[in-house]
Amino acid sequence: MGLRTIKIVVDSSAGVLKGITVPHGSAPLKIITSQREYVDDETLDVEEMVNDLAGYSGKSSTACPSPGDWLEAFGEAEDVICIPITSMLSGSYYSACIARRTYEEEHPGRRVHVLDSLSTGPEVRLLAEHVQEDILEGLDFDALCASVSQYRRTTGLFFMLESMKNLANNGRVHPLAAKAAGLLGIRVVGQASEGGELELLDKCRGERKALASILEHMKQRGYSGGKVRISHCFNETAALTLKARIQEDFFKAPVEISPCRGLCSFYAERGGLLVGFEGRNPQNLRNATAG
Ligand code: X90
Repeated sequence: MGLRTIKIVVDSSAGVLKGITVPHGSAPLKIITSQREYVDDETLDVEEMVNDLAGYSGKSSTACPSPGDWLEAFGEAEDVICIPITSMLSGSYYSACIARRTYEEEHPGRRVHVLDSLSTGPEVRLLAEHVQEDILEGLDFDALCASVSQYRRTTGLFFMLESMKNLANNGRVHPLAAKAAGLLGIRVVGQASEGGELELLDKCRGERKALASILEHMKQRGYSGGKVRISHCFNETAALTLKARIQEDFFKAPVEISPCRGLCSFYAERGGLLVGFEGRNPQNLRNATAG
């Protein structure tokens, strides 16, 4: 038997998998208003969507990929490592698990590992990059699965939001918590919790303070110059400022910036920032090492 083809598959909440050269795929989520449905694939004009939504006051919601969408993204690969958005906020993980059953039943011998990312966006990209490094080192399927689970314990996701309207309207945060973010000049800083939930940490007056807060939290989690991946929703300035602040403290830290695609743009809203990073400490140790 020759080498098995192995594919890394995420959903569109991860954004674009820049720098992934091994076979990979993405299953689209959807953004839905009473007038239109936006499919979050590479053809989506994100700026047009964000502008449309800004001038739209009706109901809007999102939908995770169907099992069929996942099957399409799996394609013909023999082995698939599939990393959806946290199962605490979306049905994407469950949908991927259904697709996995079908895939393995219809094609005996094929294998799919579905890993709950407990996160989204740039942290999922870090996980995908880690899988790629392991593939290139020749790890077999079981070792790949174990390795990415270990790695996930050391990575984290912080975010900064100007508005949590869409999160609140879709039941992803409590409306009272969302109110603070709506106040003029206030930026909310939060994280993907250990259990994959959205957790609010700080309310900051102004972006500078919010970015400083994110860097401080990263250090508490053992960040010491490892990889950082930033996604922003039309706020490249904040992304560049954070990158510069990180590199002041950690010379030449590998920080990459990219725009949010549709799903994260919908929820993070204009001005929002998501930061995936390599820490050192698993999150459950962060208090033990903080002071
Ligand atoms: O299934 C669906 O319809 C998708 C629902 C996704 C809901 C939340 C997406 C959040 C994206 C906002 C800040 C990051 C929060 C991360 C917490 C784990 C971006």
